[in-house]
Amino acid sequence: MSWQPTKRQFLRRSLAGAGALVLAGCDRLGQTTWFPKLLATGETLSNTAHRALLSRKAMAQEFSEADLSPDFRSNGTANPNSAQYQAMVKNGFADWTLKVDGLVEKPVQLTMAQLQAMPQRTQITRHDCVEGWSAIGKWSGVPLHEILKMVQPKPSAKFVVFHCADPMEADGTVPYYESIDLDDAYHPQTILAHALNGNTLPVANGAPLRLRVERQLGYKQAKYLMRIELVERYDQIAGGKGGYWEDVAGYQWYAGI
Ligand SMILES: Nc1nc2c(c(=O)[nH]1)N[C@H]1C(S)=C(S)[C@@H](COP(=O)(O)O)O[C@H]1N2
Ligand SMILES: [Mo]
Repeated sequence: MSWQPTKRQFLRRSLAGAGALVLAGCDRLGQTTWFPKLLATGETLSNTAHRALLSRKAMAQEFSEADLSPDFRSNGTANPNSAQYQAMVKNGFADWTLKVDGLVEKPVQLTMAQLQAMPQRTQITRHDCVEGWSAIGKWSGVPLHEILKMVQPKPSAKFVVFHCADPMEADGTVPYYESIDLDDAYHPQTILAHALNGNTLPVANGAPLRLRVERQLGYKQAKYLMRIELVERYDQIAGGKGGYWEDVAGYQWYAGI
């Protein structure tokens, strides 16, 4: 039987090939306002090999309208099975708010109108799911760094945890969750998206708000956001591995591509 690379092996190899390009872009990237912030933390240097400094500062490739997939499929939860979420769907998410709390100076609770009044970013990117499919979509929303600027993380804050509305067990327990570190949280392409391909985000893709963290794989792109929590460590949350699939299936916490 001939050996076929898995999706992840394939992606790793593509990345290795792109290494030279990333290096060549080093000077230009150094001029951006967010890159010096990464260097200043010093923490990036202690990361493991596949989280190497070079891969953390690069931008994910952006595409054109002509590249958009005709249909951006749904994966995982397509319609959260909880009375609370179904009630929100029924009234068009009019009462939905996003809570941002934890290790911050100024916790907030934001309505969709407030989020839409903040600076916005639109990006056309490719989503890669470990299950072996990809799709290109246009996402619009609020850069996460704008929200961090608003809530002012305390010096002890190290990770951003995304709490979702969808229960992953039939009995209504174990909601989906994910987490990223502050380097990814401040990345300019890390946004909280409320629109897909110019339309209000559909329920199947995470309405009313979902994370896009473009340098990582599909399972990090938390849908159905209810609460964002700044923490120092995530080993006391749920199964302790920093995310639903990390807890139940041993997926890597850092899913860089
Ligand atoms: N809340 C929540 N977020 C989630 C999931 C999920 O089941 N629930 N599935 C993840 C996986 S594995 C993928 S590939 C993407 C799918 O996003 P899509 O439904 O927009 O294609 O969402 C991710 N985020
Ligand atoms: Mo996925």
